[in-house]
Amino acid sequence: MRGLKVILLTLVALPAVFAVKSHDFKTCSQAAFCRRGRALATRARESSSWTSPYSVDPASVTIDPTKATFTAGVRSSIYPEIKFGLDVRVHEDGVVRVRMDEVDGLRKRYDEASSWALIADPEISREIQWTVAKDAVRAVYGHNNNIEVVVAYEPLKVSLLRNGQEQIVLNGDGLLHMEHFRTKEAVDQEKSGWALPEAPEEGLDLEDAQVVMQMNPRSWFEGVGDDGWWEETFGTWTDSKPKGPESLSIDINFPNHGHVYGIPQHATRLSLPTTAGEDAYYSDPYRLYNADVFEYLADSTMSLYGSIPVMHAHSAESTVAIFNAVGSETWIDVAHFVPKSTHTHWISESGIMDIFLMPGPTPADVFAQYARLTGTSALPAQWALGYHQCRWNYISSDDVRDVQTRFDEEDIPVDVFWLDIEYAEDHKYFIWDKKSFPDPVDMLHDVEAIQRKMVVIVDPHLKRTDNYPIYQQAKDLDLLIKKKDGQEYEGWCWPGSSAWVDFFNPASWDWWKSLFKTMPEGDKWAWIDSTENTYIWNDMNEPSIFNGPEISMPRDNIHYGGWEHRDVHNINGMLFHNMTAQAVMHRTDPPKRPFVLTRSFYAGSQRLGAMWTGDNLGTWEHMAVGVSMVLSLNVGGFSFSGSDVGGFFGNPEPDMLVRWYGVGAFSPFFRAHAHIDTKRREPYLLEEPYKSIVRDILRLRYSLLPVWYTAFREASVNGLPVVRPHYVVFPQDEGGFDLDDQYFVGGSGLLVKPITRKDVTETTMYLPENEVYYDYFTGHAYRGAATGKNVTVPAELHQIPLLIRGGSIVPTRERPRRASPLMKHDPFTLRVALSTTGTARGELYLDEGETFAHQAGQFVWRAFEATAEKGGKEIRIRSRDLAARNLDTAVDGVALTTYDARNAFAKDVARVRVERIVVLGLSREPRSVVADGKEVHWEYKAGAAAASKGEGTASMLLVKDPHASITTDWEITIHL
Ligand code: MIG
Repeated sequence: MRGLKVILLTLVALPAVFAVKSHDFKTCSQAAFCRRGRALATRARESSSWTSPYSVDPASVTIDPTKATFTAGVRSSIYPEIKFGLDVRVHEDGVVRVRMDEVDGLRKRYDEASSWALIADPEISREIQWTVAKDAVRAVYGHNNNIEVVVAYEPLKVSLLRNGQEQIVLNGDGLLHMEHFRTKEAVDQEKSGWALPEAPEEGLDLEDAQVVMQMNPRSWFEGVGDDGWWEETFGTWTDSKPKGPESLSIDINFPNHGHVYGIPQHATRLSLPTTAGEDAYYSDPYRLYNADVFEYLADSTMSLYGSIPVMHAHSAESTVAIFNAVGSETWIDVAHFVPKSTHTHWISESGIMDIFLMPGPTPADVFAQYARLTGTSALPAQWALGYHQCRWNYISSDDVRDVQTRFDEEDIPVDVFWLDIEYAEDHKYFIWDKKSFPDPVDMLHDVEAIQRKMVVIVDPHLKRTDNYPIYQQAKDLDLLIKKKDGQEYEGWCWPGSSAWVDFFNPASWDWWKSLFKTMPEGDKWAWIDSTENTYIWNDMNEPSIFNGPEISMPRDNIHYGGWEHRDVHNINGMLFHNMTAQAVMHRTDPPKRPFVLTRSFYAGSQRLGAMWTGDNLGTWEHMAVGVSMVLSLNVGGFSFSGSDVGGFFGNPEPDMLVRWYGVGAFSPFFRAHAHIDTKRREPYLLEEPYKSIVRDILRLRYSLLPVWYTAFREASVNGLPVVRPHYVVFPQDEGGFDLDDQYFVGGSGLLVKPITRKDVTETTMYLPENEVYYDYFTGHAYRGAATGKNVTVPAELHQIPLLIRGGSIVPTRERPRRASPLMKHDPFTLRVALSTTGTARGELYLDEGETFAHQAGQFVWRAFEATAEKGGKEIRIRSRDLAARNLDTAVDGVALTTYDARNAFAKDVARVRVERIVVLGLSREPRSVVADGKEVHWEYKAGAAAASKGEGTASMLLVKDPHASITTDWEITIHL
């Protein structure tokens, strides 16, 4: 216990003393392979005659006659004796996969990154014909045959074109470099012929360098000396490099796209600022190396906890994307050497080349193409979209009960209470500290009594002690990660001396899953101090190791199959998350939807659960960057994301906390969290008016849960993000390409701009089209313009700038409840926001929320439509079934063959009705409103005269109880 206190005290003291400990983390110039990669780029730029030494051997080109695959041998003029193999294939949906590996090398490069990321082996197109010419192989395909992929032989260059225009070009700048395997002995022998001493750390001066270059022509390409090839030190750590140099770098250019997005996770703008070229905004490339960065900067290219090597390139003409399936540390330079064109340079420590080119041409196409590769976000349990209350730590069962009571006393909705690491005795996860939590199962049941849930943390470090069964079992089963000498790796983390399970080892999978069972099978361990409604939080899975290099694991540690940690580092956290999600899912039979929050992630993690942006600071800058980070994660396919509401570190002033709730309420994942050293800040502790404002924000979130859930359904099917940046919704509107402080919620038509600055009373919002947008709360109408227009909207502390795009119908549930499952039979309100032409459309998806019954057709999926009829004399609003019409895109990517509108769930909610319809923007007072042949009750408030042009308070028609069930077809006619 004393050890624990020392650690806590040190950590608690740190924030006051340090800002980010940048010196704990490498810059590019401190990572030898990045230094080498960037130096190559500099040499290339400085030489006008630079050409890539790699070329395709025409004699080796082989075309698979039945498939759109071709393979060829590649050589480098620098090392003619080394062989590389190239494999290019076109998938059925037009995605091009480009792979290259060393052939017959001294060793094997890691080639399994894609096998962890992809959901299946992609279907290869059988229609595509490659045409072999003297200098290139090409294939033409796609709609109107407008896509062309060209592999030029000398130098090797792969281009994807659309309508004759280059979209994506690999190795156009000649920066491809796959460092082949070699031995130190051979290199030393070669060098001994050069008569020059070893290159000093800081490099050779120019004159010496020229001498070396003359003596060794390879150095024009590889640089002078063997910089960090065999060993590398950083701080007090030495990375032995038994495999020698094996980095892979390549330039990926988008000659006709001026904006790039994605490659989360970085605390930066959505439209990625430059890192290279004149006036580069940042000096270091974007880094992808999953790391626990203490007090991270709010504006930086530094690595954070997870990595998704996916980049969108966008222009008004098209959107394309690439997925670079690499699991090792990767640095990415971004430059606009030519305006409206983007050059990027990817430098990875190890692994084969395995790059997917997604031809788009729309953002929606790109999302679908990426989803077919790595999967979509599984539809979460509905309660997981409610509000989560966390802190480090609720310290006892009674504390938990008290917090729950306080929420209820104040009528503040909440779905989930969380327990951080202090619930576990000596940080041995699964084992309750019975002094503070004497009755865990009773406590869990108390929370579950009104269908709330608990989430408790399970971290990947295992305390190395005999009395911890989890560690003992992992050791006995030989599941632990090894040091380079083959002995168990030991590092320092919360429990003190710790070990880590190697989830790359398949033998760990069933074992890990068995740990979460609540009933013991035979004499096997089971988590009997737990319930089937206890869900899990995975933290520290980068992995975070207090005494490791860059707070992580030595790169020369060994995983299953003999791979080094460096090869799999960025994938590691995803495997832990995956196994935990499977474990949670299979606690019950039939399984329930799991919920597991992860801090570390990779491409494909979106399938498994939610993530959050880690230890943000309680500053306005961090609040703001949290918004663009969540958008960037959504671009990377990971919709279910959010940042700690309130800021992890610090004690936010009440106005800041209120604004943070505004951000959280419009994030896919909505959780308040706080460091152990902060003051308690649960919403019920706030003074008035702050408490009531936060209660209203939480109620707003709950009333909009149907919108969020419907957006998650769509994401689960076609990969479209839950929160959508402007370029995704209006791909041709240049005015929106840079925007990352306002965004759309799913396809609902809600446009929100959470306020992230102090003392704001109004703000501008950008309207991207000539359409009316209504204030969600007041019905005030704003009118956009075809060329884009800024309007000023109110944004006092109690106000969240939230607009409904004209043409949308937004379904809500407005009865305040203590937790979301209690809303199951609540009636709906429909807000019909008429477009300038008097039309509107919306969607609603509903299901039972926790099981997989929806995959067997137990759900309700409706469209609501308003149309102007009889020359505008009537507005008709109807509800119709979408499920039976769209079986192939029903839900969760699971295709149905039939749909029964009277399925068990639909029956359960058959009596749920629409209690209210609000129609915004009618041109005049109705003469009558008729449903089912009968006049219904309605009230009308005229709008301002100018509102017909979309300026001023819009007219509002309130229709009460229009005899409309949520599960059946109906029609309401407004006679004007
Ligand atoms: O080293 O579990 O980001 O949310 O409260 C810190 C304690 C470990 C880091 C997580 C944070 C969590 C904290 N954890």
